[in-house]
Amino acid sequence: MAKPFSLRAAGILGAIALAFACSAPKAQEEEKVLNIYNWSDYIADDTIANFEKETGIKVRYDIFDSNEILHAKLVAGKSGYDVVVPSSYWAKLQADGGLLRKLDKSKLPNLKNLDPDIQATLARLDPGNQFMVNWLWGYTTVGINVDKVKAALGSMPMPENAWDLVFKPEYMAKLKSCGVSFLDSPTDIVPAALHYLGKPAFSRNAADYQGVPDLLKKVRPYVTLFSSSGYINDMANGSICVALGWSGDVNIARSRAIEGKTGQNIQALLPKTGGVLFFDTMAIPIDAPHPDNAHKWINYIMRPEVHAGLTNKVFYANPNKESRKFIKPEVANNPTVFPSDAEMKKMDLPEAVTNDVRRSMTRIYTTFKTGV
Ligand code: N2P
Repeated sequence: MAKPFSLRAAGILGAIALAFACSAPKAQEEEKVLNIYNWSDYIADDTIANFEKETGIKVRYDIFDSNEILHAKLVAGKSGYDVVVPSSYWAKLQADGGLLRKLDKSKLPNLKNLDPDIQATLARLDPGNQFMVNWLWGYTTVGINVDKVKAALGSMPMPENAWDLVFKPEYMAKLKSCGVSFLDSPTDIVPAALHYLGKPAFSRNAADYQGVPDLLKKVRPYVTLFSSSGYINDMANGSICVALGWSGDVNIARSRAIEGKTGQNIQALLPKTGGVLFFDTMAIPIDAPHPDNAHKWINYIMRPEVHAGLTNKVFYANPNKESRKFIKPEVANNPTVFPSDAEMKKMDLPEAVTNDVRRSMTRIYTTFKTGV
């Protein structure tokens, strides 16, 4: 039955009002603030300033140095952060746990700049690339102060496999005198130990973990520092000579030593068996207060010059295929920043870990660190 005109008109007016309300641009409602939580020593000097200048959005930038710390904030909720940068295998746990918001790709046209191979690698943990955009990537490895290590080893030659330096007590006993630092997180140390034992770094098979506590226990007396950030300056100024650390961080230490003329010759090593790869990813917490601004930031980072600027400053590779021409030759040609295909084949890729696996990594690590 046809409705009386007035009712029809009211219905139409209502629909118009509703359509207007829905199509009102959301970005305009969002305050001009963006809260970012990222790793320490992981951004260029002008990245934030240029974004602020261009968009008028004020960035508040906090730092962390382990996935565990970031995860605890996301699990607690109401972190206030709009963009966080978990490693991909953590981001998978977070996406599965409903802690992240799906990206709106219509707001990320610069996704076109990303290398399809890296996107495919991420898609192993994030099918359809729905939650994560790679910030930078690198690998866990061994860094050394070349002269101090040689002096400490004395008549012992350098091992063929750099991992021996940190996992073989014979080497560690000598290196203790010049200072050995280990990353301070279960999900970095345990995968490196598994890799050294020839097991998958993110194994889901409990039996693979059996040799790890003993391996770690034997070198524990010689670890002089646990650090995932301060070790950069400690390497640069010569107060430690070996680090089980991250590729870019060791290169940052190298460049700080050169710039600061500290006289320390720092080198990131490519172990014979490879390193353990990580892909740190921009993601938006489910309760982010400024999701539109978050998308603007992510899209800005994916500009070739911006992504290249990060790599030039912190010596981690980026996923941006269009950025290559903006990368300084000395960085582009550094095989520890962009390892060859042959090196890449040897590296362990991050794999999804269950919460149970993660907890058992924490148990093993805590026992190791506290030395009980
Ligand atoms: C930044 C190190 C981040 C690499 N300093 C570990 N995901």
